[in-house]
Amino acid sequence: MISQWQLRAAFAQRLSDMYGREVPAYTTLVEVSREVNEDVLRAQGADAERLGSISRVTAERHGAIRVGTPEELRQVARVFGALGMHPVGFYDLREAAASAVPVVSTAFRPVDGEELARNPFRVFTSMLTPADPRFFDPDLRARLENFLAGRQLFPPELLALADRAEAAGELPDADAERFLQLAVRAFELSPEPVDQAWYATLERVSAVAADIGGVRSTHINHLTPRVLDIDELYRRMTERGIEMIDTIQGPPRWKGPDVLLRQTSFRALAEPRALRTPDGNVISGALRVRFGEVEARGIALSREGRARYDRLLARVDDQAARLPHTDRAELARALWAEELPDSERALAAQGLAHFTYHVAPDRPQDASRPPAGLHDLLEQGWVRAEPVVYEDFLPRSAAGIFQSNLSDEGSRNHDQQGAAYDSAWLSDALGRDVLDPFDLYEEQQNRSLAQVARELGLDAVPG
Ligand code: OOG
Ligand code: NI
Repeated sequence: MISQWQLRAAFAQRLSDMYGREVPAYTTLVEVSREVNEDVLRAQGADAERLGSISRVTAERHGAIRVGTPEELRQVARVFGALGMHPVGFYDLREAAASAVPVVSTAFRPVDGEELARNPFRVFTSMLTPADPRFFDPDLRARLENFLAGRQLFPPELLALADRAEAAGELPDADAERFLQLAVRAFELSPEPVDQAWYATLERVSAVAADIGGVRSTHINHLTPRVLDIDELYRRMTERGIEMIDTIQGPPRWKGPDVLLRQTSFRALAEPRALRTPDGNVISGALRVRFGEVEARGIALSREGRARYDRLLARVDDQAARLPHTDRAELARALWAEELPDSERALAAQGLAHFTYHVAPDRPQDASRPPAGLHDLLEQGWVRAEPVVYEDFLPRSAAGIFQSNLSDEGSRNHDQQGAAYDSAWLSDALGRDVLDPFDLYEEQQNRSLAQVARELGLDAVPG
C-alpha cells in the first residue's frame, strides 16, 4: 500500500523530473538552490535549519497551475485530495495586479504539522474568471465558456483513482503507479497544435487568459524550489547569465527574522509550440508563458502582524512614488526597522507571529512550581518557542510574479463593475471548505500551548 504522503512525495518528484525535461533552466535553478542551501548550512550550522530541516527544504517545491472553470477546479481538488492536499486561502489577483490577470486562486497543501514535515508540496491554483465584464465582453465570454466546456483536462480513470485514494487514504501499489502516471501526464505540455487566432484573441485581453483558455489542456506553469538565501541565489543565477525579473518580491532583506515569503523568478522562456494558422496549416511557433521561480520562507505572521506587513507595503509604495530615484529595497529596509521588532522573542511577545511552544528538556528541575504566564515560562527557561513556517502565498507577490512575466499589459474595461468572487464562493464552487490560513496557524499554536499546560500540570497557558 502507498499512503497519501508517499503519493504526494512521489508526485512532486515525478512532476519535477518531467518539468526539468520540459524546461531545462528549471534544473539549473534547482542545482543552484541546492548549492546555496549547502553553503548556508555550512556557514550557519543548526541555525540554518530553524525554519525546517535541510531534508525538508531540499525536497520542498510549490507548483502553479491554472484552470478554466469551477468544474475543472473541482476535479483538480479531487486529484490533490488524493495527495492529502486541501484548499487553503483565497487570493484575488484581479485586484492585486496592475496588468490584466483575470483569475482567482487558492493553494492546495497539507495542513497537518506532521504531514507538512513529511512532504510540504503545495500547488498555487488559479481559475479563470470569464464572468468578469472588465475583461470579457458578453460575446467573448460566451465563446470562452463554450470552448472550456468542450475540453477534458483529467481522464475519468484518474479521477476515479483519486477518489479511492482520498477515501481510503492510500492505494495498492499498482493503482498508485497508474494514478501517478495519469496525474503527471495531465500536467505535461501538450503537443496538440494551438489555434493561433483564438489564442491571439484571448491574448489581447490577457496573456494569462490565453494560456488558460486558448488551449485544450492544462500544464504546470512553474515549479518552485525553496532556498535559504534568496539574495545569494539571485546573484548566482545572474552570474550564470540567466535573466531574472527586476526584484525579489515580499519583505526586504533586513537584520530581523525572516518572515512570510520572499520570491523571485527568471523570465518566461520562448518555448516551441505547434500553432494552427487560420488557413489550417500547422506551423512551429513559440509561446512565452512558463518561467522559473524560487522562494525563501520565513515565520508565519498573525493577523495583526500581517496587517502591519500590508501597511508597510503601502508605506513603501507611497514613499517610492514620492522619491522615484531611491532604491526601493533600501526604503523598505528602513521602514521595516521602524515598524517590526527585530527578534523572534519580540514578535512572539507582541503577538505578531506564530510559534509553537514546547516544554524545555533542560527546564528548572528543582521542586519549584512553574509560573503561570507564557512570558515567565519563557524567561525562566521552562518553555521554548519554535517559529511556525509560513506555508502560504502573498497576493501582492503572486500578482508581481504573474505580471513581471507578461510582456503586454492586456486590457481592462474600467467602466464595468468586477464580478464578485470570495472565499465562500470558492468553497461553494469546490464543494470543499477553503480553509483560512490564519486559523490554521492559530490552532497549531494553541494546540502546543495546551500540550505545555498538560505536561507542566497547569490549568492553561494563555497565548
Ligand atoms: C501563479 C503565480 C503566483 C506564487 O508563487 O506566488 C505564484 C501563476 O503564475 O500561475 O506562483
Ligand atoms: Ni509560484
